[in-house]
Amino acid sequence: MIIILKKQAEEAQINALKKEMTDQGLGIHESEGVNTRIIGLVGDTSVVDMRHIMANSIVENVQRIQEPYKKANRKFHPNDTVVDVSGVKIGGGNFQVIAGPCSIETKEQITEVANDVKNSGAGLLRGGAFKPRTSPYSFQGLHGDGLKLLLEAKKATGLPVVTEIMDASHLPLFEDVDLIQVGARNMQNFELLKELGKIDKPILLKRGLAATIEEWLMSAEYIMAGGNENVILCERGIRTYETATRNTLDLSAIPVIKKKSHLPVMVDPSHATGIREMVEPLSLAAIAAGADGLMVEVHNDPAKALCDGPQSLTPEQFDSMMNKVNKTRQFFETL
Ligand SMILES: [Mn+2]
Repeated sequence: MIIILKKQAEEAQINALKKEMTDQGLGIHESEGVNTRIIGLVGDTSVVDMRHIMANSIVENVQRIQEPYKKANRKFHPNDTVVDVSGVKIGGGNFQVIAGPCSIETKEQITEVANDVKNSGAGLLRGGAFKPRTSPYSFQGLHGDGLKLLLEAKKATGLPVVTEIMDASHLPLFEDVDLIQVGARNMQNFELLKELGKIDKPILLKRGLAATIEEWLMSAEYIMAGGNENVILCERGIRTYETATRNTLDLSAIPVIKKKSHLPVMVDPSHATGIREMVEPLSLAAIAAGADGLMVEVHNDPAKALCDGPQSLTPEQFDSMMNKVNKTRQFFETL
């Protein structure tokens, strides 16, 4: 981190600022030009609050040289992280597809979809029990009863299960869940992230709908700083001015994340587009961009789905898509 000082900064003020920095355990490297004087901070600056330094009247500007995240940073962890979800590996060349309905509705629905997606090659089963709906009048999920049905489908198929948590107080209900999802709306629920940092279960962290990649990685850092390094990122589209799709899938986030971080990154084309027909082309594009997996909504009767029917594939459509997913992966492996 470098601090650029104002021209009129007095020596006593500069010394006070330097002392403040060395008191935090940082080294100082000074450089004086014709017009500017610069203080370089040497050491772990992830704990330094830039805005606090900016508040000092002798400071013209502050710039970060190093990213504010350490545990999620590829610089300190050059190899890809492979997250093991109850025996199913994701990342570092291990590609997986998570599939299932938006919400768990009935025992028949979740079990039927689970069997279908397993037969088509999905490695994990998804299903929401706690639903963060925009309207309080929309279906909110079956909560604990839904989790029970999801665990029954897990037993029946052997697929590890993925479901969203909305409040840390629900954690005891998630004991047998294999991968806990943090939804887009909770990406910056820092108290929830801190609680998830204390457990050793893998976490699927979706990108917030208006979050920058750095903010997203800082949220991963919250979980990892607590000791839980089993984090998988999931790009699910961001809010832009475009209204033709539900969100705008930011495929460029994949190569950016791959450069900045060692964490696996998956793509959710269902929520990104909100439109069934677009799930397959964007799934294939995500593979081309380097994604470590996909998360796709599949429903046995999308027209009657209690949530996200328009973006849900039928089991037949999912099966046909998986065929193309496998061919696309094989093609990229030959390159
Ligand atoms: Mn959904």
